[in-house]
Amino acid sequence: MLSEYARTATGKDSSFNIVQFYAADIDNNGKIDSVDASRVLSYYSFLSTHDDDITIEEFFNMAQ
Ligand SMILES: [Ca+2]
Repeated sequence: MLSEYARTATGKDSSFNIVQFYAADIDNNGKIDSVDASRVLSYYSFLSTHDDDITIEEFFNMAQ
């Protein structure tokens, strides 16, 4: 995700296909950036320390 952000931030073409793009755009703002990467890391950290089986959407809905 950070590599994708670095590519697009420097004007290069995206390397993600449409499915990868929508999966990676965690905050649904139309960009893949460090915010999305941070959210994935938060979700990963949560799953690593809890037995809960929740989706990333459920995880961030809990935080709101
Ligand atoms: Ca985003």
